[in-house]
Amino acid sequence: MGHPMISKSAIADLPAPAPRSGDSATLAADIIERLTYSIGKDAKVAKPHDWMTATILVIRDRVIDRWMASTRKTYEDGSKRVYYLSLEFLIGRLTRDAVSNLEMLDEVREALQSLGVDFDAVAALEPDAALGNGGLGRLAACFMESMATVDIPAYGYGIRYVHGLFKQQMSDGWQVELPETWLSHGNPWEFPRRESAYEIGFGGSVDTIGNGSDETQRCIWKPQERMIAVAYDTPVVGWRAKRVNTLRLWTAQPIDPILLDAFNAGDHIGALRESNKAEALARVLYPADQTPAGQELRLRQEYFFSSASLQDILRRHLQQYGDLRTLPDKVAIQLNDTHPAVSVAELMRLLIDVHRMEFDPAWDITRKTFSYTNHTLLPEALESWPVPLFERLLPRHMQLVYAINAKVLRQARKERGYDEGQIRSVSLIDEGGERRVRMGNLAFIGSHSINGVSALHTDLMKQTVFSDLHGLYPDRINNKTNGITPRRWLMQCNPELFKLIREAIGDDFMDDAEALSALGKFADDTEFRTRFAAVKRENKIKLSNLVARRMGIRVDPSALFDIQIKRIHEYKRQLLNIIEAVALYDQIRSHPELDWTPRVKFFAGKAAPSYHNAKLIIKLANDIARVINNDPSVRGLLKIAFIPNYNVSLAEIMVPAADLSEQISTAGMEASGTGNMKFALNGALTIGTLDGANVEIKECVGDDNIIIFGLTAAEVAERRATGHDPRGIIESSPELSQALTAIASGVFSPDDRNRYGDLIAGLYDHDWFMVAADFDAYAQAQRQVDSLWVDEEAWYRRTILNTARVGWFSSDRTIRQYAKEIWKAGP
Ligand code: T68
Repeated sequence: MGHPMISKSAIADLPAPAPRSGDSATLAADIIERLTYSIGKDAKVAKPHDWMTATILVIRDRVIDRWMASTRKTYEDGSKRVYYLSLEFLIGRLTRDAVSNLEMLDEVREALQSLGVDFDAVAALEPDAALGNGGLGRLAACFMESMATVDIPAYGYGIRYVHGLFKQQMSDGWQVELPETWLSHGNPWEFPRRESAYEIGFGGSVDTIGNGSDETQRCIWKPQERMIAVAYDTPVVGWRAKRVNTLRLWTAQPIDPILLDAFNAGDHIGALRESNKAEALARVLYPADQTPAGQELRLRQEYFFSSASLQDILRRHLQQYGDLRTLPDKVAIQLNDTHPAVSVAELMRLLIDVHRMEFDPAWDITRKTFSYTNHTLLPEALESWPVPLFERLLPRHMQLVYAINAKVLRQARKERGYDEGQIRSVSLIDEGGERRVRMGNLAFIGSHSINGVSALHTDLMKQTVFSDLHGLYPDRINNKTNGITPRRWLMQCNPELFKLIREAIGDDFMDDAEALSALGKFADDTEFRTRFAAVKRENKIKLSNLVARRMGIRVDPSALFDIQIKRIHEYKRQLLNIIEAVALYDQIRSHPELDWTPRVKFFAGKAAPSYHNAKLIIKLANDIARVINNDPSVRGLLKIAFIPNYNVSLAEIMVPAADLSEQISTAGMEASGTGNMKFALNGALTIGTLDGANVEIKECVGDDNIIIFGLTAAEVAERRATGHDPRGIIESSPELSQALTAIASGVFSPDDRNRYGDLIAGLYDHDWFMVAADFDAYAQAQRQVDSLWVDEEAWYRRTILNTARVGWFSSDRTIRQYAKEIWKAGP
């Protein structure tokens, strides 16, 4: 690949630029230079944002040398590349992560200090990159960092949303959504790559070649609408900067920025039609998690980024190896949930129609290249698209879906003797009612590996949603229990704990989180326990200051900090936690003579804008907080704070400050959870159900060091199948009925006494999420927590053992398993 303007031999002779030095004097000089020559500001008048940009540019320079070296090495070694396709990357801030992984934190801090600037203040100006909704997007971000850390040549592919997840504001206790504008000051971390651009089509017609009787033959798709996908690259620095990988996000551009004919004819709005349409595509992240968006724009986003990514992957492979038949040897593509599942059909189209391969070998390559991660079992969350919409937008892909389906169903009937019921369940088309394309089945059938994200979830996948597909392909489903990066979720967010651990057990855990186990013996060391407790206290003071500053709520840092932070969902059961708070409130008032454990219940999380009950639960938390926090008869023994606008940066403050981690989903419904891992790592005890990865956390930390309560997944399934009697349960629990009656009768909503009538009636009538069913067990578990808290020595012994024993939940471990067992890539 050359260009007449560029002489290859001359380039070969050019001296490589000298790698940038990392000492603080050079860093300081470079920051001033960037401020002057890149930003055009005199240090005397530079604004805080100018300092931030200059600092990032200087850090970025240190990243680039290693970035290029990594790319070059992959090319030279001919190593297999891993592509992580995800519609979401919930990154948060990048700067501290990059500096810390470059091991330049002290130097950068010193450099800025010599210029009279505070690093923490500069870092805090960086907006969160919130290109994700919750766990799934955050997992993708942890994986990107871990893939660089364990030296896997990997690319993340996604969309460069102009507006990430909405900003949550509280208006009289109600969630209000505001647009989020993370790019408003520019983004110094990204590099636009105008040369990496691909055409993406929609709609139109399909011409067959030949007689048109064979569903597997080559065709020509003539899209009616076309746009261009343009790449923006962000470097992802691994720990100790051994490797720097690329996160490539696509943005959409029109083919013709302006339709001049229309403009000249006076149609000034119409002249921008194409431009607006392209712009709209990559503009916003869909804010509904766990529910399929179901709208045309979403399917367009899914196809747009799938097609751009695949075209890019094929181009890179062809450029290096010249032959697409070797694709599965050199490329592994991981589908993060079904959002990129249309990739299966798109790769088939590219191989058959564009690269002129036969159907069967193309299908073989496709299945060997893709693997798929499932993140949910909720049947209503499984993506499917109405056939007419799919066909109108992607006519050629519709044909290929039918062709793949015919092949698979024939095989299921002939080789496996599948009956009509089983055929219906494995089909790519859902024929019950309006015909729909099932993206989960497409991802499953088009992949050689389908993984769940915790042991329990993987078992349930086999038994429920994918049971018939599992019967057809019994070797494909496997488990990869989620993990979190210990760099962001310990080293960076909890620097004092990190320092303390390092002093105690040395540096091994910095490269192998499982070496944290050496901390176990310090659980019985009184002096260490005291220091561990002191670190926790400092973190709690920071959080206390934050709620005082942001919300005007005063809390006592010596109280038990009980924290539930995650998306608001009925299955995650914030409602159970809130009802228990009301019951506790009643108890404290009726028994003022008892020694109640002072407690602060913190909540944070966003609700999908269209999720009525979730928004009502936020309002309820705020209504109850207002009453309890202002009731002098509680004597400050119970406080409630719902902190607005939960995001990664807020989590980085809350996680280190927790004593108690609330992981209380209805058993069988939380695929894994990853917040549970973050809290345990930072020395909080978990109160939780036997759900998702809680089960494995319990196995690691030991039964004495976690508080488990409630129905098991099997018991929940059983009750749902045979019917249960929530009304009877409620009436036989005086604590619960009293709390529910208070809420339902408007004690906490005097301005609208009926506000919670329906919400509470749902618990009496069906209680799908087993809130009533689990209430007594939960309340009892909370009183057990109270009694554990009283014995401070024993409490900290338990929390230290949590930190010591959850190193296995490092995403480095998870990624090594993916690499070895699914991707066959990496060192
Ligand atoms: C989460 N899923 C799981 N989905 O709920 C959680 N969905 O248990 C698990 O730990 C995590 O994935 C990582 O595996 C999600 O976060 C979504 O955010 C989502 C977004 C769009 C559409 C559907």
